[in-house]
Amino acid sequence: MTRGWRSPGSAPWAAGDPDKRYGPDVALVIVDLQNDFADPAGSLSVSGGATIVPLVNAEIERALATGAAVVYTQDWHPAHTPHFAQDGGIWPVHCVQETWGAELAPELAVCGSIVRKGSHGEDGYSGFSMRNPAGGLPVPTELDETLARGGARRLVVCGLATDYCVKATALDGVRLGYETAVLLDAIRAVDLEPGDGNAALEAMAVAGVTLIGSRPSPD
Ligand code: VGL
Ligand code: ZN
Repeated sequence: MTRGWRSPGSAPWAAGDPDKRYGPDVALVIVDLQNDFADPAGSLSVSGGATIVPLVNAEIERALATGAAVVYTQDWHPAHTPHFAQDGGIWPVHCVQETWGAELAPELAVCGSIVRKGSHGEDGYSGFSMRNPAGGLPVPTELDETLARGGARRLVVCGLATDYCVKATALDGVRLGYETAVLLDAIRAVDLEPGDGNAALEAMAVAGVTLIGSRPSPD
């Protein structure tokens, strides 16, 4: 175990009673809970992805009850992007704009702003920034501005996938100065290589992300 696991991270307030972790300066950030990742028929289906939806809905209720904002990110790719294997990247075609695969999971309660990423072929995983496909330079999404407008200083992050967009979003959250927690029961990993999900948890913990709850079961 690394030191990170023992450290309380930047968001010790998020541990303990789940009904007490939200308030007006907290935002619940739900990452890419979309059909292509969550549905077993999705093109980049994450094992156990759909099972987190009821847990996420319960968090949404807790958040809204205290005046916390709820914000959703949505992978929103054009039909061709260097992100996809067919165009030189590594991923199967997924979350193409205006298709079923890009829609948020149907059982997910949608009660807040949606921030889309990748709309113009940008690559990248964080809800906060994308990489310009031409120059490779980072381009911010609207997430930071949306959170700031809502008065958030603290983040609770959940969704898909642990080893890509959840990790990148949580790491950027810490980097941008948000006290950031991740809900272990409400995330799942792609695990392209076995162990990727656990490595992502380590990286987040070391960076100061507070990991809350139990580790996801390998289902
Ligand atoms: C994601 C792979 C490709 C994610 C997005 O949401 O974690 N993973 N695009
Ligand atoms: Zn993607």
